[in-house]
Parts: sequence; C-alpha cells; structure tokens
Amino acid sequence: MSDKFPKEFLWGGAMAASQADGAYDEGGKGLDTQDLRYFDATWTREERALQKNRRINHEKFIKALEDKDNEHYPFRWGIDFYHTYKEDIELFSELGIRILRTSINWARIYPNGDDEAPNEEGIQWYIDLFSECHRHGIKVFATILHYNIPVNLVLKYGGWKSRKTIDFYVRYATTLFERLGNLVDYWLPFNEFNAGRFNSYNGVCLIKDEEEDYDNAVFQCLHHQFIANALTIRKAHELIPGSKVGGMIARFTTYPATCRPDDVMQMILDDQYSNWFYLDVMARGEYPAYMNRYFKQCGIHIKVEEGDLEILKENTIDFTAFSYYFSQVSTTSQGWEKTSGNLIMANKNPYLETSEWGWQKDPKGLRITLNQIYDRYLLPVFIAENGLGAIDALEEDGSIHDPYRIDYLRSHIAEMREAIEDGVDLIGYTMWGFIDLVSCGSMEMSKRYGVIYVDRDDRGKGSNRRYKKDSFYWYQKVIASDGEEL
Ligand code: BGP
Repeated sequence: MSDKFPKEFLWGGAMAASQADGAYDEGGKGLDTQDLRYFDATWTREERALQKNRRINHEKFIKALEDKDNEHYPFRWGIDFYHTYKEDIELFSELGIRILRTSINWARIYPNGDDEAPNEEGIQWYIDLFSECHRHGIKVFATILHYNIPVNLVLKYGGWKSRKTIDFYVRYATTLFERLGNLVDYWLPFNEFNAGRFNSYNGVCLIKDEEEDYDNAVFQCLHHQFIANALTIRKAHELIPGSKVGGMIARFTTYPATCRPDDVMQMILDDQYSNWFYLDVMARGEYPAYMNRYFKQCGIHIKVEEGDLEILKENTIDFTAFSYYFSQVSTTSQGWEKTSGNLIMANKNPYLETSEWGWQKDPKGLRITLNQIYDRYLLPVFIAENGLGAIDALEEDGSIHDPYRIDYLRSHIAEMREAIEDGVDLIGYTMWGFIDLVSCGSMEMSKRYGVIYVDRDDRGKGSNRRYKKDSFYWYQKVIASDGEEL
C-alpha cells in the first residue's frame, strides 16, 4: 500500500471531561449537568437502552441535586483522569498520538457559570494538563463545551433558553483564550452541534417534561448556541490571531433505501434537517432557506434579535469536524426495520453489519461523508470521533485481545486514505474513547472504545489500572508508519 497520509497528519485520541475526569466535587468545581445522570448497574442490556432510563426528567434532576450515592452517577467518577493524567499522558506518548482531543469542564472554570471571577485552581489544572501534553509533543484539541454546563445556569436561568447564557458562555470562552490560548492548537466551541435536537438534555440542557412547547424551546436554545458559537469565534480570532476554531456535528450519513424518487427526496431532507442545517449556519454564516419550510411545517418560531444575523455572517468556522459511528437509510415507506445508532434510532440497511449495540458499521460511509462535507464547504476536515464500542475481556496475564476493534479501525482508516486520494483536505483523526471511559449514551463502563483498557466496572469499582489492548500496539504501528501499515 502506498503512503497517502501526509507526514503532518494529526493522529490522535479523543475523550471528554464528564466521561473521564471524575473528581466532580474537587478543585473548586461546581456541579454540572452530567453529574446528575442516574445509572443502575443492575439494569439489563435492554433496560440500559430504554429512553426512560437514559433520559433525565424533572423528578430525577431534582433528586440528583441532593443525592450523594455516587455509585449511581458514573459521570462523577469517570476514570479519575483528574488524578491520573500524568501517567496517562505517558501512555498516550508511548502510543504515539500527535494530538489529544478533550473537553474543558465549564464548571471547573466557573463553578456556577455566572461567577464574577474564574476558579484559579481549575485553570491551573488545565494549564498543567495541556503543558504535560506539549512536553510529550502532543498537540491539544480543546472542546469548550461537551454536554455539561454548570447546574446553577439551568436552575437560575433555564440554561440555553436564556440569552444570558450566551454572555456567560462567551465570558468562559474568553477566559480560556486568555489563560490557555498558548496551549491549545485547535478549538471546538461545541461538541456535536446537532445533538441538541436529538438529545436535548445533553445538547442544550433541556428537561423535556418541563417544557410546554418543547420543539420550539429546542430551536430557540440552538439559536442561542449559534450566536454563542459565532461570538466565540470572533473572540478567538481577536485574542489569538491565527487560531483555528471548528464546527462539529454528529454525522448521520444516510442513503436512500431504494432509488424511488420519494426515498431519494427523503434522504435529501433527512440530511438537511439532521446534519447540514447545523454546519450550514456555522460555515456559511446564515440560516439555510430549506429550514424556513421546516420551521413553518413544525410551527417553530425563533426569536432572533437585531444584529444576530450579522454576527452569524461575520464569524464562521475555520474547519469542519464530525463524529462518525454508523450510517442509516432514508425512506418514506412505513414500517422499515429499525436499529440503534448514536443519538438516534436508525433505519436498517440490509447490506451492513452492526456492533453489539446495533450501530451499523459502514467504513465506506466514512469516505462518502468526507467527500460530501469537503465538497460542501471546501474547508479542512477533522474526524473528531470514530470508534467501536464493545465488551472486552481482561485476561489473567493482563492482555486484552480485541481483533474486532482493529478490524473496525483498519477498515475506517483505509477509507480515510481513499478520501485523501479523492482530494479531501483531511487534517486529523481523533479516535473516540481511545482510553476506556464512561459511555455517554448508556452511562456504562462496559461499553468500551479504548485501545487502553481501564480496570473499572459499571459501579466504578476496580483497580483503575490501565492495560494495553492488542489494538494499542496496532494503532501505535499505524501512527508510526504514517498510516502505511494497517
Ligand atoms: C458521541 C459523544 C461522545 C461519545 C460517543 C459514543 O455522541 O460525543 O461523548 O460518548 O458519542 O457514544 P456512546 O458513549 O453512547 O457509545
């Protein structure tokens, strides 16, 4: 195979604060919205998949505020990265990654979100973490918001429903630019922008049963996030000339179920409403025309203030990013068989196999996606997340044999190489959960993505020791050979 990955290609790993850091009440950190998500390790696989167990409601939210039974709140402990980051970065360095994507926890910097001054201890922790990365020659890709905001902002202002949250967010981001600007190489204001539509608690911090007009509230919150995003880009460019700020979606790649024109049109609509809308606003700087019809049909009325449209137009992203785990099909036929996917239930594609969690594995879909996204915006592209969640077994000798993960990654990376050959300006790949962490969707430890195993179970019990899986040595070789040895 010929070497098609550029030498400077950013091979990396991705994680997020709430799923990894733990130490939820240490270092001056305030309570954040992910700290309140309840999980029960005795739930069966089927029960873990149920929306009523996964999603938070008013009653669970209120109870969790006072509940100290941490075993049931996995995002409070994660993999204790807050305390283990130094040894972990040693391992990351041995793996050879060139960039670490992780998120900054807003509640560690501004514990209540609306505090007058930032929490110095929190800032120092990130200075230490990012400096440690750079000491090992690892660049930093920082997500400013990955699903968790200070709880106080929800209680006091209704979270993203309020325009005040825009100001608090921009102040938080400004603090990061001022204090950490020299330590961060790529910025991402929001993880998976479209998540607000599909998991509104994670994406826009709404509690569904508290909303009278839920759909309208979702789009109003999203509008506020678009404005916060644009103002943040403006600040970054002002304070750190040359800084690179991206926009990310969870990519739901979709194909028409048949070549019936109805199915093809449905595919176009699904793609616009679920995917392109979000990147179109961030990259083109305006609400796309197709959304007018959608808003009309759904009775959505967004309050747009004077100056908002100019803010969007003047401050667009420098690169696009996306997570990619599966693909699906679009159809107008009723009763099409369904399967799970990241954030959504998907229509099943008979040509694809699924993971143990029902997500449809589609490496070719990654090449398709890369071509689509690059063609649409002509901006550099970053694959911010991709990987396979699976059950792994730790053997007595400390080895973990995960050929399924190697197969998954190999086939996806091979398609990335094809896409580069197609002409796509792909700049980096941060494999999701390259060190095992708590699953965002199902809140369990046992759904593992890592090439590094973490000895912890669904109750948070275990030695917390790290072990190298077979995939560790494989990914290490991939990186060392610049993607030549797959
Ligand atoms: C994305 C999130 C991540 C991550 C990933 C895998 O949507 O950005 O935080 O968790 O999905 O999903 P899960 O953890 O549910 O398997």
